[in-house]
Amino acid sequence: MLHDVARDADICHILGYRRPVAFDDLLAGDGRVEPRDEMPEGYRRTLVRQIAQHAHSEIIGMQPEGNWISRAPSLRRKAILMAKVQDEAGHGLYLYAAAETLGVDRADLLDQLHTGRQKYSSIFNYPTLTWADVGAIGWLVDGAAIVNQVPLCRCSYGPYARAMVRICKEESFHQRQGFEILHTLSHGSPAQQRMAQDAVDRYWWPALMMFGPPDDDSPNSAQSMAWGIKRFSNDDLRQRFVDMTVPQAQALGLTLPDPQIAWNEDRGHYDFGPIDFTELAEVIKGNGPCNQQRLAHKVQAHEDGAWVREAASAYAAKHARPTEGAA
Ligand code: BYC
Repeated sequence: MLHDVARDADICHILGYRRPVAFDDLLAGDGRVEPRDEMPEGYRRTLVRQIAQHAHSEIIGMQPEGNWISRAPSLRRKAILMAKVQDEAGHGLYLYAAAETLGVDRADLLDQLHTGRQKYSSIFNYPTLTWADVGAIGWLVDGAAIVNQVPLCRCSYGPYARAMVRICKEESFHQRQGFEILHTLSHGSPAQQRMAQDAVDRYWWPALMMFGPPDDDSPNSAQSMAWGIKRFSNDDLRQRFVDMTVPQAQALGLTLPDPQIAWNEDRGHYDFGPIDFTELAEVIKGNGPCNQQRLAHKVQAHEDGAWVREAASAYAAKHARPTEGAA
């Protein structure tokens, strides 16, 4: 019965109309909450926090890779990297638009990022020192992003879930381009192999930290899972990522920098060594290797782009359709 209610609700949404359904009934029937539905204030706030943090991550995430556009080793690599970085801008756009359906203003979200009141993913506070880092970001960071984000396509909030469908398709292309860069390097000269291994050594642990603190130390997880925002816990997703990545590392001929990685027959999963979560806490607090540089660059880019926003607003005002009743 509840499933019928949810399915009806989805069909009516596609047709542009939906009968109001109580929040709890929607969740119980695995339906989607839409912007005009009533929702608890805590649910709305949690979504704004997570979607804004996600959007900021996409935009700040353009910097480490953008660093290598002018130094990509071939025209083909440059064209692919430019397309990827441009995709991240698009992801940010979809996500800010999804956040705005919750009644917040994009300019305000940006202000909160620029003044350190909203976060972005820890992973983008690490430097990209060599070309192989672009491969490691694609393979490991986008790989982790896919594992984290595919379940978000079933998030209970409709606009976020729908934005994630397209984002995940693009992330999957990104992950493969990273794998292909590392595959080329790991089958290249000894110097290229060393470069690929060094990148994986530096990005492995930060990639595991992207999934957030361990479940026992994750203040938001229980409520977010009860609301159907998160579908799996941080530790479950982290394990899924390790299980997926270990065979890929073997295919690449690269070693993951954790001697404790071993298949555990009883659990049906790979075991792995302890993660230094004090490092994650420090990076989140602003003490990672590149936090200040990333934020300063973002603020500068925003200030430099002020004239574009002004021009776009002036254009929109000039071409605005007269509203009904206006002279
Ligand atoms: N970095 O209770 P918890 C990408 C914060 S974009 C920074 O477990 P939650 C890509 C957390 O916000 C990648 N902060 O939180 C882009 C919370 O603080 P507040 C971004 C983190 O929300 C370009 C506190 O720690 N992906 O892949 O239930 C190029 C306690 O944590 C981190 C998303 O944003 C972190 N790693 O779970 C390439 C996905 N981890 O806000 C690639 C959507 C935790 O209470 N977000 N914190 O002060 C999520 O799935 C969840 O928000 C998280 C955290 C799993 C990240």
